[in-house]
Amino acid sequence: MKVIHLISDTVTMPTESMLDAMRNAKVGDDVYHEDPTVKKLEALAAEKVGKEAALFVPSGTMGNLISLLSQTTPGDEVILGASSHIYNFEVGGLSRIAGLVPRPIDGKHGAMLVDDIQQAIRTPNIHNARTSLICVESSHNRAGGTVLSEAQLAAIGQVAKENGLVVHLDGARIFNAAIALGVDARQLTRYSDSVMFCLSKGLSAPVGSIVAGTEEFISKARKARKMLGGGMRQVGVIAAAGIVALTDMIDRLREDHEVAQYLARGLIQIEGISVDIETVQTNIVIYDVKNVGISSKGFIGRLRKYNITAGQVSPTGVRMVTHRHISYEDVDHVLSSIREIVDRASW
Ligand code: TLP
Repeated sequence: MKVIHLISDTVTMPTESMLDAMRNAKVGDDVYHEDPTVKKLEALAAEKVGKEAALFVPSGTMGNLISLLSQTTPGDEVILGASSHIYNFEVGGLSRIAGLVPRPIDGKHGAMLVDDIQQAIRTPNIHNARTSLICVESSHNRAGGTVLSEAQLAAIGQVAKENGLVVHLDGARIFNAAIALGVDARQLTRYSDSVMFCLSKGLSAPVGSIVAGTEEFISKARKARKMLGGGMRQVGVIAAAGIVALTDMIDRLREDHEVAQYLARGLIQIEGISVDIETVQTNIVIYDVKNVGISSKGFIGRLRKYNITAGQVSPTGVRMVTHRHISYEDVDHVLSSIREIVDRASW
């Protein structure tokens, strides 16, 4: 029986066009910068986010770390969201590997307030670490796929400029954000000095992410990637799928958002489930099962019996992520299964 994987959009399989492109890819040794397919992907990726240059990296986590390593000096302080992916889910690499001091700031729906950022910037003083970087995230994973508006990004860019800081955008799902806002991704990336985005999530490539920025940043990033062991050889076989992802797969993300809305609106009807519909802006739906009377762990375990996977985000919080393999019929099955779980829990 089919498993309905709502645990993440990372589960998406490569498309037939990707597999064809992978089979036919022209390759070379990318550490010597001689893989024509990787070069083509990097040029296309840079163009898609309006940056001078780009670098193909194995994962989003490595892409963020490479960006931090290339934008800072060990001992610097980094301002970032308290619920951001970099702070919470990247194994503390920013401190352990990049030697940075995190300065986490709370935010509403994943958005740090400019005033709070301003307050957190350290003044030059013998006692202080130097604040050098602000990290933003959009769409925001733990806030439920919420997006930062262009105005919010511009305001953060402005405060960074005024204080001599740089901005890194964790845009793992930046094309979801752009589609939700109805703008070109370049409108969102122009306020950050570096950006990371993933090819391996809703865009369906099997592996890989991109970091993009100035030529100078990318040459530092290339070296940081090598240091972390991310220098790959005939990697055009994978980059070929990334080219298809950027050419064919961006516009269809809209469908994932529509399915997420359908799911969220169905969940709202179920007694005991709380969804903050305001946060359902892209392909992520986070909801609370507290009033069902079971923990999210127990709830997810029961979903598994109906061949449905979901993620746990807190003791009572559940995350479901829509993607290319999730249809409206699948969501109907999910909703009826949840209704049964809720009914049985209240016996
Ligand atoms: N997020 C994954 C897992 O970490 C849970 C997911 O399933 O959502 N930035 C953001 C905002 C992300 O959501 C992720 C992945 C990353 C970075 C890291 O990307 P990968 O998984 O490629 O290292």
